[in-house]
Amino acid sequence: MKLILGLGVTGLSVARFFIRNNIPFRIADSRQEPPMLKISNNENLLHDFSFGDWSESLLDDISEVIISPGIAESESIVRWIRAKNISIISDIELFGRYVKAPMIGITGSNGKSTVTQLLGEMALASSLKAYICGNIGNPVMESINDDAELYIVELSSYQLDYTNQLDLFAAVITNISPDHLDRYDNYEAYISSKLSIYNYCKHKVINFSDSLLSEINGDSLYGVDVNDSKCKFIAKTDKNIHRIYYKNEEIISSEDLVIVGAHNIENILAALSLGDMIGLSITNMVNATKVFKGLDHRLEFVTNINSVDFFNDSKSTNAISTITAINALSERYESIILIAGGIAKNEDYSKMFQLIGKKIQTVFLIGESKELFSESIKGCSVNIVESMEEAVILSKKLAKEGAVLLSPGCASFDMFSDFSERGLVFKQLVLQKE
Ligand code: UMA
Ligand code: ADP
Repeated sequence: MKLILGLGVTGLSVARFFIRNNIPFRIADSRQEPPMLKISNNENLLHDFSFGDWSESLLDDISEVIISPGIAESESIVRWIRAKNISIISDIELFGRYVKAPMIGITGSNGKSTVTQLLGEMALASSLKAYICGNIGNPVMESINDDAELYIVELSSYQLDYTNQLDLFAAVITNISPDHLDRYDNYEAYISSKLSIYNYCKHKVINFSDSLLSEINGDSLYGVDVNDSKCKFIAKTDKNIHRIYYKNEEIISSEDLVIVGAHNIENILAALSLGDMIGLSITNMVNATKVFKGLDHRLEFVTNINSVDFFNDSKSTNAISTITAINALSERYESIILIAGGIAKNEDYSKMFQLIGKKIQTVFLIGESKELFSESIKGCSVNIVESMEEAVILSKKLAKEGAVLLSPGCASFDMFSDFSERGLVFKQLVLQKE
């Protein structure tokens, strides 16, 4: 019998699949009331289950465990599984056993979802039946379709950690910077987790601009401001205008794009390289890129009020993504008000603090990290506030031009259920009439 560990969206998708295919399973979650309990009951999915503290007896008669990515290796249940030598796999590995169409894998510390979505839109523009799935929020086991010609799968390091076998047609690591250090013993362990994606693919697509990746022997290389003839797609920057070249011919300029920032140029290069690898035409890919609006909560333009542009970058949950957002907006705006803070991750925020001091006029700090951040940011007006509402009201009052940016650099769980709730609350408050 199979054991599904975790009843979030991953566990639910696996349970539904097993029911549809008459595969017997037990399901367990260490919470008494896991997030998908109600929906699982409504669908009559729960026959053999256990909710609450893990117990070793869960493993009786179990031949294989399908584990949710949020359950860490350090959990007692995982140690018991390892001790008993029971096979433990991710939903991604299970998915790989059942799908026939080729799979593209996308991982990295930042930009995964943007590249996944953009490649999906490029494939659609080329009339390819492509499904985007994985960590982006559509569990892979819900995405299996008979008519699929391609699966574009966003993979987190957590999912890679529980994957032992996978057959990707091509894969990319968008970049590597410190993240999830609460889950890994050290940065090196996190880096190896990301790198493991290249063990599972036929064609390696390499971001030549990332010093941690540039030495890898790849099948297709891309880079920003690099002088390397090995790169098929490159971007060059001149006076804040980014130009993308394919075999020395300019195909896109940042002036033609809806999305902003040098980081998105890198994301476009990744998507172009993957698309090229699967045979999409440059014309179709360029057309899809020019109209690509980006994803909600990733440097998302909300509105303009009295000459001030408001941006929602709630997905920024680490220092590097806030640095990226500030740099991107600084290309366009002289004056920026920042709203930041939440649950700080176990990482070095010093570069983010320095950049805030240099490029931000006023910062409003929310959440658990507000005191810590306020002690460390120098060179601009630093204000601690008690709620998102207060931060938005004060920003609206203060801003006369330029931009107001929500880019927390932190997880959201101290004040919100997740980053999307945080972003939605911000947008509602921005759009609210006084
Ligand atoms: N659980 C336990 N014990 C634990 C930890 C978790 O029982 O010690 C249970 C929880 O009660 C929960 C269940 O496990 O009911 C599943 O939790 P999960 O955290 O694995 O979440 P899912 O709902 O299955 O969502 C997961 C991804 N979540 C994480 O990796 C934390 C989602 O990525 C992903 O979209 C989804 O699968 C579909 O593939 C989210 C994420 O934050 C967006 N990812 C991280 C990131 O992007 O940085 C990695
Ligand atoms: P992921 O899926 O890896 O979390 P997203 O595309 O959802 O990545 O973007 C998450 C955050 O990282 C956003 O705040 C976004 O502005 C920032 N970001 C996106 N792409 C990059 C990149 N290539 N380099 C650095 N930061 C990025």
